[in-house]
Amino acid sequence: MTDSAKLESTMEENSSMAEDHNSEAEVSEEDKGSFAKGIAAEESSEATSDAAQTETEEKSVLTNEIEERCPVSITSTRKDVTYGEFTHGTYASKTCGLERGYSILLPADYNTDKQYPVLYLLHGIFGNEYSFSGDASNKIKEIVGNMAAEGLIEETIVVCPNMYASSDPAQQPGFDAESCLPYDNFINDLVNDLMPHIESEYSVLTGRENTYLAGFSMGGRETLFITLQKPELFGYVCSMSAAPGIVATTDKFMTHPGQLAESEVKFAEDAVTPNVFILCCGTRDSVVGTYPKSYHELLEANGTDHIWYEVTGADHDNNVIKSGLYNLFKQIAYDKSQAEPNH
Ligand code: FER
Repeated sequence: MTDSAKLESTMEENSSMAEDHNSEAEVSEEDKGSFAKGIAAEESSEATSDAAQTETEEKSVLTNEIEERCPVSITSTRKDVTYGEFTHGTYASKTCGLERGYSILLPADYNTDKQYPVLYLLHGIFGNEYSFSGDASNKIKEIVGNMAAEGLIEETIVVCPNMYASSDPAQQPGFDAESCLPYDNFINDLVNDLMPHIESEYSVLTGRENTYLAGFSMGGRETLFITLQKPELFGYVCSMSAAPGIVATTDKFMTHPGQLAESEVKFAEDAVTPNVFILCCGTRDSVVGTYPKSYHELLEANGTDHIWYEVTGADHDNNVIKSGLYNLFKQIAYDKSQAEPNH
């Protein structure tokens, strides 16, 4: 059963539950790529012999504007691009006292002579390390591969962990507050076990500028929690359709005791914080409703810088995943281009 089918059957009494995370929404002509327009402009600018002119044009092409929908040009399979493939690995988790698994997407031409930035991508409830790698409809390979092929982002490694950090290998998550505890424990497993493993086993760039964090739903909640607790570790973050429970609340499913007090939903005063911190959600999310928006409002009330946007018409589905990842990479590209104009 897929994660979304499990979520659906667990909560079948709720008729408005998201059908699954994979609905392909209608994509308007408009969605088909302002980045693509940018790429075309960049290509034509390359033809000019005036280097100064080229640089000016490139700068105007790469914007930091949020686009609600990931352009089709970015999720398409292109003949001229070779995409990376997901493989599976394991690491010794001291946190859980277990050998635990992860999926990893390496660039097609992964080469230990080079070093790559890493995105840690966190799945939703009932998920595991195969949730993203086993679901081609999320277009992870295409989004990373196409954006790298166009030179918009550096080639990037994507690590998809199993976020259910329980010490009991037989324990299965339920849909209740107690089952949130292993998910909340993932921060320890990520920081103390998985990140050091990835950094020693693969040819990666380390440090916050090269370490990204994103997640969907339960993964969006833990992305938010981990970022608030460890803001110095991640330079670029996107929390998509974050589930409730960061602060105490009762939603239609359960009562959450809250990981943090409302006043703690902010970065510590002297903290080194992410360059880019995005929260997003569909406007028609039938699972987490307006909880992501309430996180945005709390962050805003507490004076914590972030980007908030909504995907008009999207439910609890992968239109938000594709949009969130695209916009995260676009913001990374823009931010890095500002920091290193000659990059
Ligand atoms: C909840 C509502 C939604 C919750 C979790 C979810 C644990 C997660 C949904 C998902 O991951 O798709 O109250 O509590």
